Amino acid sequence: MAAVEDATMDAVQKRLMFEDECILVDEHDNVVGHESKYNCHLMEKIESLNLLHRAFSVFLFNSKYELLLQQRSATKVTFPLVWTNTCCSHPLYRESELIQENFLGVRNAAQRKLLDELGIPAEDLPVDEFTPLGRMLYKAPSDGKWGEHEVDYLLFIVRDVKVLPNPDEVADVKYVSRDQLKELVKKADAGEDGVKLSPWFRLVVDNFLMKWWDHLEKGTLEKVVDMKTIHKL
Ligand code: DMA
Ligand code: MN
Repeated sequence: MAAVEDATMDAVQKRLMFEDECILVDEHDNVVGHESKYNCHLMEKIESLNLLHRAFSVFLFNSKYELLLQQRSATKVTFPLVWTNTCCSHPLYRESELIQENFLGVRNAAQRKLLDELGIPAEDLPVDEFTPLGRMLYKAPSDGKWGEHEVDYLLFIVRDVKVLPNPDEVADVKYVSRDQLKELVKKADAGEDGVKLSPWFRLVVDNFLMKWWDHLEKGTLEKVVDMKTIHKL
């Protein structure tokens, strides 16, 4: 797919590219500054200035332990139309989302974006219900011009929720069981039905997800929490 140029960028996504101020971190996840979402996702800036920013990925399960996936909207600047975990974004450079204690800043950001992207009211997602499981550092080009270079906080939450997707962000949603996810991964690998998965979701699937899912169902999730290591993938 050709790189999205400023002149043809979707108006909503363009506004967020300049309004959202991401948190810059070093590879140990120490805050070192802030930068526009726009600059943080330009591959040329990532490479020349070694920009690395903080992000989060939410994995929301229903009470049957099915995972909610989203397909990103066609208007997203990075990774349009790929299937990915429930909700991803960035804690912003603002007081409420910089709180380090108990990862509260990241939890607040997750609550904000689950409302924005999927219409789930904040009161249905108490911040204490998110379980941060780990952090991974990765770099992934989207189309050459745009890409990601993030320390990504991986959060699990189990809630039965009503979902009302925001079409500016989300093209489609579906719940999957573990077997259904394995089928989806197979399809993506075979390039079947045009199914594509986001690179960060694929990294989580390949490195952590199945084991964590198992512990979630057995009620032993706390055994796999590791918020000390930053996995370089
Ligand atoms: C960015 O997600 C975060 C990860 C983990 C890739 P995104 O591109 O969906 O962010 P936003 O919703 O803010 O555009
Ligand atoms: Mn990012």
